[in-house]
Amino acid sequence: MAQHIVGKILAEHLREGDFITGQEIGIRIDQTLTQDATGTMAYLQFEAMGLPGIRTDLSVSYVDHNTVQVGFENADDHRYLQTIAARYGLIYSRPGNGICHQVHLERFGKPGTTLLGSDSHTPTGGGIGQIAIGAGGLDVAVAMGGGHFYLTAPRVYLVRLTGHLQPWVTAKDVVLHMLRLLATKGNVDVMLEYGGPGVATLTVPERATITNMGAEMGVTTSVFPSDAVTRAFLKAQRRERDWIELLADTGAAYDRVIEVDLSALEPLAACPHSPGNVKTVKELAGLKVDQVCIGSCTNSSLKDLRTTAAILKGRRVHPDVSLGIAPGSRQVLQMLAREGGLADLLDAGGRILESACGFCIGNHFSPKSGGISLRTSNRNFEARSGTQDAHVYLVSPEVAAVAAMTGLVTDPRESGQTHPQMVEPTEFTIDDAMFILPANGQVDIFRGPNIGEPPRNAAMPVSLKGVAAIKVGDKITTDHIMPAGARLKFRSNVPKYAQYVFENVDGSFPKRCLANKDKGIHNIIIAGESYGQGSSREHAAMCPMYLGVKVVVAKSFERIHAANLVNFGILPLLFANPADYDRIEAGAELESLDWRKALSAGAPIVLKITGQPPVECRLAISERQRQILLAGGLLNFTTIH
Ligand code: MIC
Ligand code: SF4
Repeated sequence: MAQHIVGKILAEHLREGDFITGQEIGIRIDQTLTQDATGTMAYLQFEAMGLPGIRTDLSVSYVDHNTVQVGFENADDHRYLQTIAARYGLIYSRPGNGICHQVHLERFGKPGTTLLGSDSHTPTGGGIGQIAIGAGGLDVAVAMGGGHFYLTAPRVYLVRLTGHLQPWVTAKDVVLHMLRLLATKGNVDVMLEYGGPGVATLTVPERATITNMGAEMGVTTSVFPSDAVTRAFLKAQRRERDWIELLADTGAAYDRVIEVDLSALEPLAACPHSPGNVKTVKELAGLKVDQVCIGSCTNSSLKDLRTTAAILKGRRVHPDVSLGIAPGSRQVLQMLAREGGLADLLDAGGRILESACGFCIGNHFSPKSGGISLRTSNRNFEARSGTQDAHVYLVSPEVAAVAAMTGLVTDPRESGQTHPQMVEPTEFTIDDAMFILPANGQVDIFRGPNIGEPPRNAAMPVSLKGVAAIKVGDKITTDHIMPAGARLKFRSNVPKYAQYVFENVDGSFPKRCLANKDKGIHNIIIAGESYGQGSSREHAAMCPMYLGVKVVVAKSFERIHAANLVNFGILPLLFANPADYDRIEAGAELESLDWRKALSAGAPIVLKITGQPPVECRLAISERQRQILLAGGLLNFTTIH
């Protein structure tokens, strides 16, 4: 039977279940990656499972998120991660080596393999022909130990690319166009496979920009073929041995085909406060800009930085604009420095930031109050930049660089400049000195005072007697639930980090929950559609668990967050009738006396609510997940089994 690329890779890695759309399958994971902000908890949980070492082909622990190091916490975490890597057989990528997704693409991504990462932008690896999936740290810890990764057998959409990009139109515009078509919700359990003659016109870093932002559509992953372009990229990274050809068979059947004519696209921008709020740059032309940030795992490749340098060469940054540039990796920075592009950026007045997540996660470089910030990153959720009332627009490096000079959003086609055309290098600078390979022999694990025990849940209670501790609307992101930025340094300290749950939505939530918990009252979150969009941070489940949240009742959930809720023993309950959402007010008392029994039997769960007809709910989970919930979470389940 003719197979698509997704089918080929998944068939080779299938270990449990059958590939029947909508059913749960278990796959083998070849490679894992973690970053420091999710990594410390992932490894604490790995340790708690008592596994002797890793059983993947390759596992890499990157440090790229928490590199600000105000106080001791970050540096302590880095050392913990380094000693864990040495002890258990992982490669450790030191701070300064770059952003996990960019570095992994350069040095480790391998066509035809599976990659699981504790970061939602792990699908960047799809640019090199991997099935690369983002997940919570606990799922990654299990996969590192040789356990399978469970996912729903996806619907597969073919995105057929034809034509070629016109001057000043970029890979970012391709993916922003995709966001216009598919939006940021309603794509759970879909994988996107890119194909068609337009694929050959895109370089690997361009493909990676496109697969990276598939995360914003909520698809499980996106994948490109592995072809001559992929081979040339791997050869230039001195890794041609990692190349295999991977193409879809002629006649492979897809659940949907989306046609995109690259020649017809134009420069686009995602407007505040959602990556799905896409307009043409032309429509926004003339908007005054305060800040421009170039970098992040979406657009920080050598090509992106070379293009930025070429646009800014011999010109000056507008006096009202602050321009920050974060090259995606040490390799990019080294090459840019040697070629002279770095000097061009400095001459123009650019501020060179560390090769790390930095501005993207609101860790530093926050815009001024009410500021307009143009960024090449992938998320523009409210307050994510670190400034509550800032307005963030997501654009290509080209649009960003031109705006940095003019001080206004400008359609680059009208800038009077020629679009610099960059050719991929035939040889990248290879210097792996910032990777530390696993040590032989006994290694002592370093644990600073900020590193706590991973919290455990109790088994599922017999009955639920709770209160709607908060009611939120549609498209609540994990940035709303568990802010990062200045709070990021508490990732290894759950009791402390839990004080900030819903900080920017309702600051009194944690105290209220803890008071209920002390009185034996369960906490309940009521939510609208697409609850838990965005990042993979399992703290958005782990910290509510710590606060005594037992269930989230929502109209719909995003994939990674729903899995994280189950992993921490919180029920992701769906309204059987979404209109019931309107009937439950914050503070309402809800109960189910046969809670545990109904869950064990797979019976519908009915919540009683005082003075009203009951609320019927359903659970879209597998049998395996049912057992995890009954055990009170995956850590309990794994150590029991
Ligand atoms: C993000 O972009 O939101 C992050 C920070 O990279 C997260 C991971 C985290 O919260 O640590 C993600 O995308 O998964
Ligand atoms: Fe880092 Fe931003 Fe990419 Fe997340 S989206 S991994 S914070 S660069």
